[in-house]
Amino acid sequence: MTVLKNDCFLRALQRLPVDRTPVWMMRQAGRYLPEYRRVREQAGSFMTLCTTPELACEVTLQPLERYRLDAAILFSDILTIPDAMGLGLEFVEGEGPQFQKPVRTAEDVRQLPIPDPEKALRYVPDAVRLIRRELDGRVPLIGFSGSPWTLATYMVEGRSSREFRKIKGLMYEQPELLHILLAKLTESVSLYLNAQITAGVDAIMVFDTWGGVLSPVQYRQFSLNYARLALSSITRERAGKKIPAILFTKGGGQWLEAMAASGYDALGLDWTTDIGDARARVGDLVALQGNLDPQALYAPIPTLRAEVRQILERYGEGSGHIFNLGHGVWPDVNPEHVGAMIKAVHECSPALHRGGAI
Ligand code: 1CP
Repeated sequence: MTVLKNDCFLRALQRLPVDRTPVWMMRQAGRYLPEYRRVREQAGSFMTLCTTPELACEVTLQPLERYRLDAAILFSDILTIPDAMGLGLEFVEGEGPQFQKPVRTAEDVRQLPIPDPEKALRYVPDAVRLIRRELDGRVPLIGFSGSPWTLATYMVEGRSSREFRKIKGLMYEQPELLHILLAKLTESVSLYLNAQITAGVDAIMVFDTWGGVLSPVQYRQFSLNYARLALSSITRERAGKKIPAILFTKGGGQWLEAMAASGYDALGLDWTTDIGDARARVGDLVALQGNLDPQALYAPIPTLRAEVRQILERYGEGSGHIFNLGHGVWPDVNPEHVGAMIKAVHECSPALHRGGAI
């Protein structure tokens, strides 16, 4: 068994003492890196990167070569599950993801298979096994899935959406059908994450990118409830080691108490919530991950450093904070600014773990 050389991220997720705040970045492997764009161009398409374990492994490791990051995240996408359910995923240049066969009727829902991750999604656990070998214990590897609700939004809308008219239509007109779809997705998500854990990921994250478009009551019924159910069927341990789980709901700041009681070890915060207030609200129940505004990466470096410092200070002393952006990094960000952000976390955070202020 590989021993981790840097377990700062896993310790912070469990609120165990650390000597500095760990840092990684959502979409840390991606288009802002010229080395990613080169591999992506050679591969021809984004899905080729995802479905070819050697390429997924190569791009997963790219940001670790450049920066002192405390975690790697599997290079993949949340839409692999709907693709494996037979919806026909395409990434249209400049338009984002689209499905040839969106889910619209009761018959569509009934026909959806629950994919066996070692068959239809085999490229994902294969990539995990390869990345883990190549990482050789440098840092932990994060596996992930979309939340059942967020996956359902793409499957029903058929593409990215702003208004969510179709999925909300389904929610108001045929809520029982939406519940059947969400239950199928919940089972698929659990199987998928369990396969990633068996293959070797050290932590898991559930991305609920669109939970924040719901009303409070709907959020509990259609989003949080299924994110919680998916977690309850996940084996959160491998070879006696705990596999911590993170829940990120974009726009979920007003529901932190409910999210903290859902069984996850940590919550991801977007930048609209003050992390100090969030800490006071969730108490000792969970760790917190976040929450720099991704747009702060465009700011001059002294301003960017001040923003990093402010988040570290607002969280305050002690463990339980994982520094991250409040959402994914934008493709046109200067990689040097990403480096400056990471450096600022390394320089400013140790004081907070020696019982002092920055
Ligand atoms: O052309 C390209 O290179 C495609 C850009 C890209 C990348 C780099 C997409 C298309 N997906 C990814 C990778 C990806 N997606 C990761 C890799 C690991 C890492 O973080 O480095 C992860 C975790 C995701 C997750 C993902 N995909 C989410 C949840 C997180 C979030 O950003 O909110 C969502 C919503 C998607 C869907 C998706 N994938 C890609 C696009 C353009 C979209 C649509 C986003 C939208 O609807 O606005």
